[in-house]
Amino acid sequence: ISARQAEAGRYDLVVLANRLPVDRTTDEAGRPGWRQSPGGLVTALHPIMKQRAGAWIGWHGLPGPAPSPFVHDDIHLHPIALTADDVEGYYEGQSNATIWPLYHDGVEQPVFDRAWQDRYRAVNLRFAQAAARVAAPGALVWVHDYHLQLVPGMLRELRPDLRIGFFLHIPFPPVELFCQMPMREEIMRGLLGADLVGFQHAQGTRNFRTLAAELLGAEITDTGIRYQGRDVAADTFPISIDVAEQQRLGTDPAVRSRAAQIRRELGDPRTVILAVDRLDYTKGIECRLRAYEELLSRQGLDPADTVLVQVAVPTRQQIDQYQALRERVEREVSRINGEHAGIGRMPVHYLHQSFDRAELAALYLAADVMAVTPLRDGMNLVAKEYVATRADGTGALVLSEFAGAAAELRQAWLVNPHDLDALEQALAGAAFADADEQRRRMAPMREHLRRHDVNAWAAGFLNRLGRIAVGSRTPAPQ
Ligand code: ADQ
Repeated sequence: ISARQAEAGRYDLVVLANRLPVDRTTDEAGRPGWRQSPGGLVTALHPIMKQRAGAWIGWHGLPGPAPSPFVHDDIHLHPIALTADDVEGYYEGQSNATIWPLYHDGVEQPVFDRAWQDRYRAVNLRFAQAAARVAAPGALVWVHDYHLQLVPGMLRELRPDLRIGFFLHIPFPPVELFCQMPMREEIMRGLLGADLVGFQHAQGTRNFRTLAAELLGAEITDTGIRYQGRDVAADTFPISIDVAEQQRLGTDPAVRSRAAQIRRELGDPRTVILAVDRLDYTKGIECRLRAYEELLSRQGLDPADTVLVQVAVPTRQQIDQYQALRERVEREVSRINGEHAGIGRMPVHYLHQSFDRAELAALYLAADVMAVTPLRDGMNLVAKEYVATRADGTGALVLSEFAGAAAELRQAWLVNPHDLDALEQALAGAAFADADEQRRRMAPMREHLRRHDVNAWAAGFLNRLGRIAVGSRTPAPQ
């Protein structure tokens, strides 16, 4: 895209997220290029971005100068430059060592650091300025996630004509936790700069409304929040997955035969339990390993006939808390295998690797039980992917009550992951369920997902934002 075009303020739809939806690649000749990153958000937004010639503003993933704006697969990409100090302060620090743990119930101690807060402000302003430059008059701007919570307020100052939406992908915490945050009023004012603020779960929406009233004295109305003479709508928009694509993978003969091969390679055990998480302390990996080991020790499950496959995707490896977690998990896996393995069989298969969508789908098909037991999770797409992939309606999902997905996938074996006995009972119950019970539970969940896929989620949010009248900024009646 030419510089003039990019600067011209011509985009009717602008998306902002920490990351651009592409990753850097190099081909065999060493030439650099871009590849669309896997992920539901870009899939969901692709058709509408294309139709409305939208722009996506985000970081390209490497510290240093930003590449010029470019087009990839019909999406106009506007890279934001982050220096090494920005990456450390805004991304690893304030976003992932302060906000991330605080918003996930403080399961790890959040770290508060003034230099990180300054970087966070500076980078948020850079995003807001980029959006202010490229957005057409009256454009829709959709800001994503906890990295960019100051952007709506900053952007409203720069461009009061825009309709600004914000969606938080992670939980929004209760008042008493949020109030630990040194930037608490600033963040609330930032979010209230939006016309529409969306959350994964009704609890987050409630927490936000309570905080607006208690912290900033905003007035709570039927449709949302009245703050400084403007109406801000706040509502729940549970994100979903590309259900049709997941279903296609689940019926693909190559994927099905790979699933059968995985079971053979695992030694054809009676029960395969699968867990797939980023290696993050919110995902409850340690509680799950403890419950699994107790089940093996107490003969709730036969160690000779059961396998747990734990896929742990590498993530945020520069951050201390993540390095410490990795050491603890790997020590625990070795200990369990040391005590319960036999020659040629291992009760835990631990894979610290990334997989492509087809291999992941084959793992979902190979698993009798899917264990999704985070201590706190905004939604958890893995739970939805498992249900959607199992096209024959079999399979058993054990799901934490503290994942956003539990509000929708009510027929799963729902469990409090802190309660070791309950976790063991849920895992054993799922492992011994017959095909009738599996189908009875899976059918309504599969039906729910068919009606609530990621396209419905994106359209729901954008239609609601589009209905908000500019000027009065009062949401129009439904
Ligand atoms: P995450 O915390 O990353 O997302 P999740 O919702 O489970 O968690 O999404 C992970 C995605 O990565 C899934 O689509 C999954 O298929 C993929 N993935 C997992 N293991 C992989 C592997 N080994 N290789 C390749 N891909 C793998 C955050 C919030 C969630 C919220 C989402 C979306 O923490 O609560 O659901 O955003 O809003």
